[in-house]
Amino acid sequence: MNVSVSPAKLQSPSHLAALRQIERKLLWLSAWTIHHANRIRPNRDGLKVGGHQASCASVISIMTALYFDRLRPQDRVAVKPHASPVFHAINHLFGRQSIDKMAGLRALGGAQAYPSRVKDGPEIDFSTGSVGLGVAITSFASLIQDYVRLHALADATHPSGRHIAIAGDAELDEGNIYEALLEGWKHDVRNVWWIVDYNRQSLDSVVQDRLFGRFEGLFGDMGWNVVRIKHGRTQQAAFARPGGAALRAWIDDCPNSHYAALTFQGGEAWRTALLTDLGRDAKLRKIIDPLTDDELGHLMTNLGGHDIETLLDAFAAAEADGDKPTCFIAYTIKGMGLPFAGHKDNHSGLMTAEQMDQFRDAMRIRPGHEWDAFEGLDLAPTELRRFIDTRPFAQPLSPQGRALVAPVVPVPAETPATKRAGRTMSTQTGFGEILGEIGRAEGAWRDISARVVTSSPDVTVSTNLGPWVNRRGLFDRHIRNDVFRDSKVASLQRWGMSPGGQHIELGIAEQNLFLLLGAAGLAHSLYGARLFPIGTVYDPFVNRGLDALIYACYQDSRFLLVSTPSGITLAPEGGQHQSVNTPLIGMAQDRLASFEPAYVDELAILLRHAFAHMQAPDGSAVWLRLSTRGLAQKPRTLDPDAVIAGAHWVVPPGQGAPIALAYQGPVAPDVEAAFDILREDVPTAGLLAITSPDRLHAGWLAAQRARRAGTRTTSHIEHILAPLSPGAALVTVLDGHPSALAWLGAVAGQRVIPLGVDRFGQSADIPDLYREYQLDTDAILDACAQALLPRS
Ligand SMILES: Cc1ncc(C[n+]2csc(CCOP(=O)(O)OP(=O)(O)O)c2C)c(N)n1
Ligand SMILES: [Mg+2]
Repeated sequence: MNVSVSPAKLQSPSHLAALRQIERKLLWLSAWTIHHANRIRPNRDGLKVGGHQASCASVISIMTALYFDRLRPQDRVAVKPHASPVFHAINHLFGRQSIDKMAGLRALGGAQAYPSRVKDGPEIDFSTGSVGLGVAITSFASLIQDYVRLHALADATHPSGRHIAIAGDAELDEGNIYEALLEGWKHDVRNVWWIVDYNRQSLDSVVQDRLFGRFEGLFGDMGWNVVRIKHGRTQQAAFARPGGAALRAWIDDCPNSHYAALTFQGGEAWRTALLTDLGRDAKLRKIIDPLTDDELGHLMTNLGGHDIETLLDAFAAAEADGDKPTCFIAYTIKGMGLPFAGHKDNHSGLMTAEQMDQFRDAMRIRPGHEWDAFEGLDLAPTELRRFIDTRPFAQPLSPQGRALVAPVVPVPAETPATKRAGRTMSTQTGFGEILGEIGRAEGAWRDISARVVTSSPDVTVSTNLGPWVNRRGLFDRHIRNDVFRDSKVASLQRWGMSPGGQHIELGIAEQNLFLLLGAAGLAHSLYGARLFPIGTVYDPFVNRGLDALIYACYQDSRFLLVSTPSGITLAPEGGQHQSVNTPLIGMAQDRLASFEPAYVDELAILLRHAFAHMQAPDGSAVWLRLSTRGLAQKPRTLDPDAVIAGAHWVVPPGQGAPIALAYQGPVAPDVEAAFDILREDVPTAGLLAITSPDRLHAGWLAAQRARRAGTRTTSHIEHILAPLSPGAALVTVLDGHPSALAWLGAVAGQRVIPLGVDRFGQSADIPDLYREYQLDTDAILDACAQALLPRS
């Protein structure tokens, strides 16, 4: 669909005039905020502060039309990362952003470089920064909005919003966009707008022309409306005149890079180029000859994305078209209105002090009044204030503002019991059974289970979500029957889909899993509905979705990630599916508490903890790394606090013991066997079960920081290691990179012999693999012998 000339029915002249004043103010404030941070604020380290005046300039009209006309409070927006200063300026006009924060752009406590939910506060609906992800999450969030409404988990009086991404055109190069498009199509996603700031420039260069011809087809194939907003009113009026068709054809045929260069060069260059190609067209000459260079420059740069009226018409037409997902390709010029408009190097370009002075004069801003919201405008401040305050988006979404809240759901004291004592069982099986029990929705867990939403990228059955899904069904906005079941074909899986289902099945695209978890884990804040999103994935493929996982954590999203199988212990299933680095990711990732239980009793404690931790103000997302190796489950009583803190003694060491064995995860039986032999020689030796190097390490760092600040405190791992002798040896064993536990030696200055996996790719059974990688009982005993040798 092309938006062509149509009268601006909706807007009165005074309305448009006010919007144009706001455009002008946003252009100034965004450029000034960046200029101030780079050239006025003292610079102590000599490093570039940065900021993107050109990227801001190209999106001014789009954001003005949205925020000051079309957006309603319930709409949720992902703003392209480099438009952050425009966004802060908008909030400043709405009275929701302070000058101090803007003046502190990119400084400690100031406005962030890119919009950040955690650091910039509740005005931010979605953080952005890693290009592509902010765009795609809007599609998953819209799905979650439908989910919470169809499950009656949100306040029904609260209207549904539209999910809007204001995207840079280079974001469309990111593959995750297309993964999300495909998944969105499968789930019949709606209420999503992606507005592409089509300035045909990225960071390095001018974008290839041929590529962009593809977008309409791609989006159209996925069931989206595509709206091209190419020409502004001035251009459309010129095209309607005799000779205008030739002008339009010339513009349409002009290669992106040539257009950009002419924009930079200005009116005279436009004239030369047009006359060279079309000089003999008398009708065209009648259009361009009477124009001054400036007027000609204005005509040629009057693209749709810079024309408020054209934009508003396009948005209104799409609204009238219903809730179908819509991609707007809004033609713009990077740096529009600034001296480097169109220059291919303008991405990080900053205006010079002289250019800024000229710009300030042109904006009629007196020195010292740069931050004033109404300085240098043609409308009286009271009139503009009234206009801004009466915008739909100025109205509060809730008494708390844009961040909604959902009450904490109490977590029952006991995890549902599974019959485990005496059984040989893997943590993966245990997880499936416990979740299946929670899915019975009886008794104390009913409130929790109603809010659990599971998801998996095509590994639902192989990660043991089957029992849960059989009980709770698959989610779909429409009822879709289970064809196999209806045809009476025997299957363990009952896969009927309905709006009441609680499992969202995804295709194999791990980034989509993390984007979905990221969106669902914000449901309390975005939709006022508490969800417990649980996603399962093969542990090695956490890496495939890693940036989206980090992105979800960056937004403080609350979800439970279950990754299984993990390590080399999946054995014959193979080399490529082995994961080595994931324990380290679990340690290094902020806002993600990671655990690896060996036995199902530990898992039960950790699962219960996860439901509480996901809701706690100082909590986070939770990650459980599980295994398919069956271990003989023991009857025993555990201290839940120790399991949650990351380690517990299975056999406490004698006071001053010279050695302890520590294991993490499914290597437990081999370590236990070695321990039994070791104890014959060293009766005081201890056996330590580590459930979380991440929590142990975090607790240790926190204690050190607290002590430096004068607080007396001891971390869990310090307590744990205290009985060992100062020169004791720790032999640590995990199915993962050994460095995840090697740091334990630094806690009390003890010696560590770290066993683990630092090479991978070999399929075999567990005995062969553990021998090959030196995780078996013999290798552990060899390490003990080495540890007990006197130090030379
Ligand atoms: C995943 C990722 N890769 C690279 C970058 C670095 N980067 C920041 S902006 C940008 C290009 C932006 O171009 P576009 O989306 O067209 O935005 P514009 O500034 O033109 O509006 C790149 C490559 C990033 N932020 N995220
Ligand atoms: Mg661009």
